[in-house]
Amino acid sequence: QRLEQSLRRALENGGIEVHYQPKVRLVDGHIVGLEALVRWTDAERGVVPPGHFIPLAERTGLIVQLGERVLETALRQLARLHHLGHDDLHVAVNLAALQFQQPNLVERIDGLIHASGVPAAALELEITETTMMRDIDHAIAVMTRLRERGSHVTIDDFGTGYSSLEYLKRFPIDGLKIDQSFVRDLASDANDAAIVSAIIAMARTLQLEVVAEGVETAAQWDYLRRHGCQLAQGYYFSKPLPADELELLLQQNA
Ligand code: G
Ligand code: G
Ligand code: MN
Ligand code: NA
Repeated sequence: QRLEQSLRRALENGGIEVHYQPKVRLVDGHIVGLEALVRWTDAERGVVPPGHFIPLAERTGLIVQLGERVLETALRQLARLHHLGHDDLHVAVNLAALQFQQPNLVERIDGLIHASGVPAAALELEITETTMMRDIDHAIAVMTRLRERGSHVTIDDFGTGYSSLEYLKRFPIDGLKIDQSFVRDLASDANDAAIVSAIIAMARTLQLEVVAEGVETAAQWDYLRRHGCQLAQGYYFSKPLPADELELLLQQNA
């Protein structure tokens, strides 16, 4: 209804932006990548939280158009960052279930990569376990094609969906992101600490890259580093930033 109309309008007339959260190497604090996160500021409502409009976009199918906008914007802004000399940087974009079901998804991504001029290897796609499990054979086929082009595929929110070790082995993935719900109480909850260190150990055995999400404290950072986690995202290092603020941070980080 109303919110849907406003979102449609924003997609046509502006108000949709992309922010970027650094993905950081735990050993030395070097920024290796970014996660693209969509932001919407409506003329009347002000900032609408993604938790409100992403589910709406998924229900109404607008997520396909929105997701494509995010991909296009993220690749274009990454091209600029590469041009400024940050040429090792990659960008990760979230793929919603409905996007994943588009029969021409891979071709559309090819087109956007080509238009942006960045190499396919600089793009990473984040997919949740729930999305992958909807149609396992289709998921494996799409992920395989994305990886053939050199793009990386990672499991997002790992641990919150249906994840058997069997599937971890079968899915053609490059890495996984430990869901922030496990990271939050790392320092105070022995069970969460054990789960996180087990996920890290398992991922390393399978030669998958591990990212811890939602890292907010030095204690979490230290625990993760000591247990062999390679990468982290979270407010402790940086919140998601608009492109211009990110550029400044990258200059300082170089
Ligand atoms: O920043 P955060 O509040 O940014 O995002 C809230 C939720 O919205 C997260 O689950 C995140 O994965 C999701 N989200 C943010 N940006 C996108 C996007 O571009 N596409 C999809 N499918 N989900 C997104
Ligand atoms: O679901 P997904 O993992 O794609 O989205 C990441 C979400 O986590 C976004 O909403 C982002 O803004 C949020 N986020 C990033 N870092 C932190 C953090 O350190 N703490 C919390 N609480 N949320 C975070
Ligand atoms: Mn994500
Ligand atoms: Na996540």
